[in-house]
Formats: sequence, structure tokens, C-alpha cells
Amino acid sequence: MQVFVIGAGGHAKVVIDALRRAGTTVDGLVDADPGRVGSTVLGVPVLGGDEALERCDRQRTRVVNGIGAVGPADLRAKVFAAYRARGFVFATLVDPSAVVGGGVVLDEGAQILAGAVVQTGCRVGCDAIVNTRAAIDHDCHVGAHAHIAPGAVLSGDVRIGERTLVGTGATVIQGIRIGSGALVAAGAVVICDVADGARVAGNPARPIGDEDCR
Ligand code: JB2
Repeated sequence: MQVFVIGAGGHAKVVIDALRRAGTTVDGLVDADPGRVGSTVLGVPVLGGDEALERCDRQRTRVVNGIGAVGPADLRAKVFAAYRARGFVFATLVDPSAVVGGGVVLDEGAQILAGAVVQTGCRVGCDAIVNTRAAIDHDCHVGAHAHIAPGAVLSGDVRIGERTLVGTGATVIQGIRIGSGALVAAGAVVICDVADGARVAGNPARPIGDEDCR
């Protein structure tokens, strides 16, 4: 099986390293920036743009989404959909240092990165990221393309909608529902449900304007 990573930036670097720890060789990267073609990331060559994989045998190829999401994950989701439409299958990635509990469901392309904990009964949707040392307690559902950023904590039975970002070090108490396309700012403490598309920050988390978000 050949493995290619999409994107050649910061998230791609993390993904290549995790794949290697899991015993997977990465054959190449593709990036939309022509200036990156011919360079390497952790020794892996950038082969070209998205068209560079067109001739690959889909049965013998797996792709990994190396584009992260530091806001609601529109680009990441768009790239995932475009590759699926071209017949590619995304590899699911679990760093060997992560803990994944019994009965956890990881959908296509889900990424569980270094030191993350995904407790029993959870479901991590397709193309979602549970990033470095994030912790998700029992029976949580993380929607497709969502990103649980480094060090974030979800208590039990939390629902995270599609393409939502839960920022670095944020905390969500048990049973909370966070909608789709939402943004929970870094360090927020969420004790009430969050609507689709809302942006919240602080302790306790409250709605904020775009200009306050990072
Ligand atoms: O359509 C595309 C496309 N659009 C942007 N196809 C392909 N193949 N590549 C695309 N890109 C490329 O993704 C850009 O040209 C760029 O090289 C790369 C994104 O890299 P960047 O470092 O800007 O972001 P990132 O998504 O890898 O990482 C962000 O998100 C992570 C979760 C960073 O902020 C990281 O710090 C963070 N950990």
C-alpha cells in the first residue's frame, strides 16, 4: 500500500511523524503551493499539487489529511470531500502513544495523535482530529472534520458537531452539546450548550466576536 499525505505544512509534519511511529512509511506529500514542490518535510518529498496522485491505483493507495484546522474546518473538509470524490480512501491514524478504549468507533480518516485519550464508548467522526494530549471521556461523539486541539478535555457524553474547533486547553463539562461549525477558544470552560456556528471564549464560556478569536 502506498501512503501520501495531503498538505506539507505544520499538521502534515505531525502526521508524518505519527505514521512513522505506527510503522507506516509515507511515500510523498502533495501541496497546493507550487513553491513547496521539490522540498521535503521530515525527509518526505513534496511531489506536486493534488493532480500528482491522479494516476495512483486507488485500491493500493491511502491518503492522510495533513491539512489541520485552526478555525472551523472548511478547507480540511473541502479537501477530504474532493479526494473522496476522486475515489481515494483516507487512512485512519492512531499514534501508538494514544489510549483508545474498548468499543470506540473511529470513522474513515480520523486522527488520534500523540498522548491523546479516547475513552470507551466514544465515536470520532470521519476526518476528525483528536490532537496532542487531548482527552475525551466516555461516550463522547466528535463530528466529522472537527478538531479537538492539543490538551483540550471533553468530559463524558459530550457531542461536538461537524467542523467545530475545540481550542487548545479548553474544557467541556459532561453532557454538553456543541453545534456544527462552532469555535471554542483556547482555554475556555464550557458549561452550557453552544449553538451551530457560535464562537465562545472564557470561563465560563460566553459568545464573542470574530476579532476576539484565536
Ligand atoms: O487544496 C489543497 C490545499 N490548500 C492548502 N491541497 C493541498 N494538497 N494542499 C493545500 N494547502 C496547503 O496546506 C498549503 O499550501 C500549506 O502548505 C498547507 C497548510 O499548512 P499550514 O502549516 O499553513 O497549516 P496546517 O493546516 O498544516 O497546520 C495548522 O493547523 C494545525 C492543526 C497549523 O496552525 C498548526 O500549527 C496546527 N497544529
